[in-house]
Amino acid sequence: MSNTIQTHPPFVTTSMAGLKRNTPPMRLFEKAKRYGIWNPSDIDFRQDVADWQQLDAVEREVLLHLTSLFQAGEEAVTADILPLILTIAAEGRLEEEMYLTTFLFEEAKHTDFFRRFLDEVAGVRMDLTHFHTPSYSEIIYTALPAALQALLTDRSPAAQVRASVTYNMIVEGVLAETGYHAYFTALERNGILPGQRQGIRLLKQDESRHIAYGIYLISRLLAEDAALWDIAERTMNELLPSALGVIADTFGRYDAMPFGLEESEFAHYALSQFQKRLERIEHARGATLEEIYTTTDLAIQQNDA
Ligand code: MN3
Ligand code: FE
Repeated sequence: MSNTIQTHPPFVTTSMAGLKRNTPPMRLFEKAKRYGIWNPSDIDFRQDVADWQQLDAVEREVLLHLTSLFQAGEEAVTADILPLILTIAAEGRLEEEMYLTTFLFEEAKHTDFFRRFLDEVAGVRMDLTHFHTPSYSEIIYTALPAALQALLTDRSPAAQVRASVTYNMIVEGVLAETGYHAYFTALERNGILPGQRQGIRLLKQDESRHIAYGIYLISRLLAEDAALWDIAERTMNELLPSALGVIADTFGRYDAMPFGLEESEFAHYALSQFQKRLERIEHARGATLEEIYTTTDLAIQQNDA
């Protein structure tokens, strides 16, 4: 890429084209403007503070452990998405870039949310990185930044597929979604930490839009070039063992998991969600853009946010 500054290409919104509102990115942008604007600062943690006082040492340890994974994961996705936004913007895909502004804003809010929990409910100011095991580090410290930073020097469709599979399908689709689902279910079952539950419920809605965008992006790229499937498949095969390893590492650390948390529940959910999305991107090979729009719209409609 050269450093020469170029004049702006013709503007989308003052051309005959205008904004393509009937496309998945604009539908996601519309949803994000409605559902993605909740404020972590407004969540009432008073009952959570009282609940925390009643927990025993192992229960607190497990909650800190899970929070340390969520917290660093949210910071990672906030920090690492910028090269993808730059890539999409450089291709002149205004509608997608507009949606991605909400994506980054939401990741920043998730980072804000977990830090509020650590500060105000757990009341800890200590190093939590000892919870980040090799499987977790492999994905969050290494594979995620590597795949996204690659876009700074290589914006090819192959590099984009690799970045999006790593970010949207593995980090968000396997790790975040599974972690939040199981964590939310456990808190609900035990009737504790209502503020934390409210935040997780809202955050899960944001994540479902992020994943929907990722599946759309990968599908759009595979529709244009079916040979990119190999890159998608290779990336998933490389990273899936570490993603599932995070679940095994977390459970392996405790003799008996509190809150009725079950390892099989996490692993089963992760694999079934993964399988569903894998089938969708597999079908995108050789599909038309119209077909991709239709399946993406369907997936967006099926989510309530
Ligand atoms: Mn997030
Ligand atoms: Fe996300």
